[in-house]
Amino acid sequence: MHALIVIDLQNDFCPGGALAVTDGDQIVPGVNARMAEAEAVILTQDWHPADHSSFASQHAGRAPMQMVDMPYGPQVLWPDHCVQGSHGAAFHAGLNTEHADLIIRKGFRRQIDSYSAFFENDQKTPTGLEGYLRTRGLTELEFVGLATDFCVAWSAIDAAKLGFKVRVLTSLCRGIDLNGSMAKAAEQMRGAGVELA
Ligand code: VGL
Ligand code: ZN
Repeated sequence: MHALIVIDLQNDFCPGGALAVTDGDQIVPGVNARMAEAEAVILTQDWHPADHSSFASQHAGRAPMQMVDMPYGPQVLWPDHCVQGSHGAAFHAGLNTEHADLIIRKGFRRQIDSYSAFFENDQKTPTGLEGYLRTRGLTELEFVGLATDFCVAWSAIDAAKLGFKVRVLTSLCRGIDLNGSMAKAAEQMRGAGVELA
């Protein structure tokens, strides 16, 4: 059985949002079409408390897109985005969310970010998604969404490491591209055995 996993197709990652990905909204019609064909549909939702530690606003003298060292490793500081319950955290209004079997939220703990849908950024705290997929017998995963070089890539790489068969539909993804992160993400995904289609 295969599942379509739609990563973070939320207002803040679309044009006009707090952490806008160029043309992020343009994938919505294609994602809806793909959802209609999938055997299972899972959406992820970036979901941060207002004082989340990945926000540059929480670090005196720091600006968005700078790096900091967190106890779990290096972390990009982001503009405030996807604050729990805000309009920015809501799914893009054009997304057919009624097709979703499961919506999994991530990044909800102040002290740690979570790019991947499987593990938080310490790369060991599970979100629970692996168990859900395994108990439903969903072994083949197709990823679409935002942003290619962060949440999509980290999710796809973790899925491949966990032994799922993984494909990323790059035409239904858009990226941030911070300091060459798009090229690096593509290389790391390929290296992990992810198919880029
Ligand atoms: C994301 C940065 C911060 C993403 C989420 O969805 O790719 N990127 N939070
Ligand atoms: Zn985030």
